[in-house]
Amino acid sequence: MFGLMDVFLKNDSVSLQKDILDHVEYTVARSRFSFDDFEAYQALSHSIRDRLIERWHDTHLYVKKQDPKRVYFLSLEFLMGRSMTNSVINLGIRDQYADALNQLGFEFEVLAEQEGDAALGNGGLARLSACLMDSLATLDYPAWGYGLRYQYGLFRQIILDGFQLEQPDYWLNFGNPWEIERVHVSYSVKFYGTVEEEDLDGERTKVWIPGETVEAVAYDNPIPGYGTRSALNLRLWAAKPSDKYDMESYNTGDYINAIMNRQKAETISNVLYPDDRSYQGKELRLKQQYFFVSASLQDIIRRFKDNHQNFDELPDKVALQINDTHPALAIVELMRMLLDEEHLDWNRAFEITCKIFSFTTHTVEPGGLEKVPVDLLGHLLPRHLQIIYEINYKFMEELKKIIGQDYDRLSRMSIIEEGAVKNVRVANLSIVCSHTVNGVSKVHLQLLKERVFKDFCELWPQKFHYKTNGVTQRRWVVVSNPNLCSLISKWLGTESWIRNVDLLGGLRQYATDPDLQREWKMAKKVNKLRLAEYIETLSGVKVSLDAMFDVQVKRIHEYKRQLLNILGVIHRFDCIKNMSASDKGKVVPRVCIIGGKAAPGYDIAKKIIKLCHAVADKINNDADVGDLLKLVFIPDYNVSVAELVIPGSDLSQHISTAGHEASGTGSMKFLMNGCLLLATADGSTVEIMEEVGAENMFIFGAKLDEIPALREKGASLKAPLQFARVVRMVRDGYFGFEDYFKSLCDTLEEEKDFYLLGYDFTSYLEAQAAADRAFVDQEKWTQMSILSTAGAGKFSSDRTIEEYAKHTWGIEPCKCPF
Ligand code: 26V
Repeated sequence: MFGLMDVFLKNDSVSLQKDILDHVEYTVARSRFSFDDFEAYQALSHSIRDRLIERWHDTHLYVKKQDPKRVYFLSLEFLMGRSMTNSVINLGIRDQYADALNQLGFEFEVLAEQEGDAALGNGGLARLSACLMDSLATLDYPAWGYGLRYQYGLFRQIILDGFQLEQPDYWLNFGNPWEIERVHVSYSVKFYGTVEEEDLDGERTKVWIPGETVEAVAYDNPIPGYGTRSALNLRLWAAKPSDKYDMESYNTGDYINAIMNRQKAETISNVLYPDDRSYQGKELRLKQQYFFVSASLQDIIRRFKDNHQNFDELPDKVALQINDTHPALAIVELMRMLLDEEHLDWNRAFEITCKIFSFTTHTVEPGGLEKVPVDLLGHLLPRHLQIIYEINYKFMEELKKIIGQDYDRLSRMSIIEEGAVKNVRVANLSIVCSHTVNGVSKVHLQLLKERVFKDFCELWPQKFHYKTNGVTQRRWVVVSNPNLCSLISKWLGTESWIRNVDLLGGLRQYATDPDLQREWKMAKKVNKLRLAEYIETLSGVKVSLDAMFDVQVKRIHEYKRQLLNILGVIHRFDCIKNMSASDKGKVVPRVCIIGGKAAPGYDIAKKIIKLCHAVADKINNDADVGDLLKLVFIPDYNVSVAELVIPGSDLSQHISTAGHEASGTGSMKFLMNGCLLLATADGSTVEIMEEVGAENMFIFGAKLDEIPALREKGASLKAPLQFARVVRMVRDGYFGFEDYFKSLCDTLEEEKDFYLLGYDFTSYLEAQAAADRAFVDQEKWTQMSILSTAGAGKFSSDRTIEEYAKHTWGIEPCKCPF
């Protein structure tokens, strides 16, 4: 007889060794006596995957039996990064694997470097999805993630002569051991065609006759929780040609063309759109959205129907979370299924739908909200357009009863935007049909109320809330900063903070302890060394470990003001050049590090990258400056690069013009790693100030409530002389490429300086000077650094998830007992 424990895979290092070797031989098909690092990585990852699958099954069976209310997290983007180290840490078997590999002559860290990033997303929104999945799993919530399995993830950034070039990220080239292909879990997704009416038991019913059908095949990605047996599923859909409906094309005899047409189906999940700013009403993008939403809903409703017949129970069993407006067609698709397939009447279908959906917006600009041309939507999804019109008609009728004949307001709130091109306002649709709308930070909710969704907030004040974003301490400290991780556990006397991050507050009492300070500084030094080596390999620039590592890494956007940072660097350079030798002795040496991708069509952002390189060329080769100032651009910034850069930073910059960053999550990762923040009071930094105290940060810049008046003043705002001087240096070609930088400099002209770089420049330099002064006093700096980590508790995605679970989704943990 087997005991229960005998059926589980064993995790001692001898069993793991055997397991790895078996995978070398039978999965990778190499000799167990001769295999290289990559083959070892493949075998190792399959061995880990076996253990993930085991937990995944247990969780799955248990949750199925319990049948609690589940949350389904729908997102078009997930920035997962690498899986290996995260998996073994969450499974609690990192050391055992490291031992097993050592016995086989390999090193865990070296093999971990073999893995490429899963970069199925653009930036903040996508990494947030990944952090939330980790927290959902760790906290044992019954949850599924749903998304798209893009063949090409976010483009790779290549820098050639300082210019960004984009290359495809064919991340599946070498296989992906972290996914399980489910050829039998597939659904047909329909497009185009016409809607006809039919009689069904004496009732008129709409029938959609599609013009194209594509299959969605499931790829499952297990998401292990930390310190629990729970493993959740992230189900990503890939498009495959449908077998069922194209017999006709084969029968016409045009075999080659029939095959070619089939291949076209796969383009739906081919490529991630790399722009995170503007919606261009592209048909393929809309197809992606509907494809993933339709497959997910078919899957979810099938699961519901396994145990339930009555759709009135749906809201007790299903919470659907839409991550920004991208998956909003799910609302319409659920309506369509309930009406046309389940034959519910309109009111009942609509009531059920509105009880199920919640919507989180990640946007601050009303102009950045998604719109879909009515013609495009009607062509691709004719039945859905009818339903949208019906929802809008009923909404407008209700609204008239409440607000009367205020046509301006009615037209602003309408789901349909009238004009030369008629559009569907996807955010309005999402608000009307969700029970809860969340912003992503406290100030973001304020902006929603005052600016973005003013009319709706006035109509339904109780619908609008915020859940401050968070990041997972598992990936952002335990995986990426093992030195700091052990230090924290040692001083807190427990590893419990990895699941209960509020315990980090316990570090406060030791902030001035000389022993902790010494160890803290040492951990930072080791991380800086690793980063310095990386920089040298990439750019050939040697940097001094005594310098302050000052980092700004994030997508390149005008509002994030990387340009302000570069102009600050030019100013510093200019000052050093004009200094006496004795004054130079007092300069705090700096290594300024910038990294991030520009959307391929975002011209100004690309010029910012080039400017960074042009300035770096000048500064880094200037003998007068030497080690006092270096500027480096880190190419191809992604999750795994972040894991290296963040722990090695002393100072990090989050310097968006107030009112433009909905939240920002990079700041939280730096904070946890004991980096000091130089920041504007924008997005989540406002809450970070509440937690760690403004005295432990370097805060500068115009405040949110000052911005409108400053913009109003426009041309009469005089930028300081220092600002004019550095802009002039760029304009006059001091760094070369005069013509190329002209349009960039033009954005800084007084009447055009929308992001207020000129206005904020003086206080920015003051904040930088304050950072210098603090760095000179290393004892004080280290204390501030410890207090930063100690104050980071609130910014764990565990807290974010608890809030969503309780206040938005109404779900309870469902913990597998073994
Ligand atoms: C927009 C578009 C438009 C064109 C198609 C592709 C695409 C992809 C994404 C987006 C929206 C990006 C929104 C976003 O990432 N917002 C960020 O969300 C973070 C998480 O809430 C937040 O911390 C950042 O402040 C916010 O900018």
